[in-house]
Amino acid sequence: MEKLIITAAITGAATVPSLTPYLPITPKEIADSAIDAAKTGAAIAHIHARRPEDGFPSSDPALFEEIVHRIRERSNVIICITTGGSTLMTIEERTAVIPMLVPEMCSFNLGSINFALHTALPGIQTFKYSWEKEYLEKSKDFIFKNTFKDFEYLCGIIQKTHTRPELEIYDVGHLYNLDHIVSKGFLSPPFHLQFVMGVLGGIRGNPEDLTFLLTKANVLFGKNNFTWSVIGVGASEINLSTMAIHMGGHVRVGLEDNIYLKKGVLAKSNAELVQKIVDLAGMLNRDIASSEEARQILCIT
Ligand code: KMH
Ligand code: ZN
Repeated sequence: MEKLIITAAITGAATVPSLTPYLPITPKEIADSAIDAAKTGAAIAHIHARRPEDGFPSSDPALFEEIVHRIRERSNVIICITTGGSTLMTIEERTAVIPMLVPEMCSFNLGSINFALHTALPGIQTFKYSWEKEYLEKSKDFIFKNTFKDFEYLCGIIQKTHTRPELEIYDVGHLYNLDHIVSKGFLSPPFHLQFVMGVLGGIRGNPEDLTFLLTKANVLFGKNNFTWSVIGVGASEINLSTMAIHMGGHVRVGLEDNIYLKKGVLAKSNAELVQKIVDLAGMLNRDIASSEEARQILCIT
């Protein structure tokens, strides 16, 4: 079986700082955390930026530039920059950094969905920053917008920069959206599919949902035309990761997607979450891909 590619999603935009004191916020913290995750076994670091003073999700290219520069100085990890940003940003804000920094990979969200975060509210007693409560509350009425026009806009950037997309699929319709984009000649195989499961608004993180997505992807694209990875958002992380390791898929973990090491125990770092996957892969006899090996598997030239 192909070696296992672990992606570490370092900070994201869905996790608010009050949920965990271990969330990297400043460019230095984000870069250091990505480097530690890579030393532990992550081949890819998925990167968002936050305003250093209060952790608010940011699209400021200067912050991304500092993060990328700091990582590049000390690590060969594949950098995958978000184009999802946060639900409050426009597609132009979300993607501006790609032509500027030309990362090896960027995320590509394949459909508009509800991306509800308000269920985190009851778990927070005191808010560290004033923006967090409203941010979570408002998510109840926000659409994470990724239209066909947005796809074409992002495909234009990807074609110019030769950035490899991490194709984020939150529901089965997103596979059909990809099929449509492909039929119009905007993207071509091989694809790297990232099944994002467990977001409130998307498909849940049940075993049969993963096999369903995979079956559909096989039918639409043919099993030799894509690699796949899974994100189990929240509690489904470890179960879906186990399935993916066993079934020949790849895995994304990190504080962007899940803040717990196990029930009731916060992960103290992204590296801890990566280590858990390394241990699991060891038990399931799956070797871990280095960044260089991941480049070959994902056809990053
Ligand atoms: N936070 C993940 C559930 C992106 O950055 O493009 C989705 C994500 C979006 O990674
Ligand atoms: Zn992200």
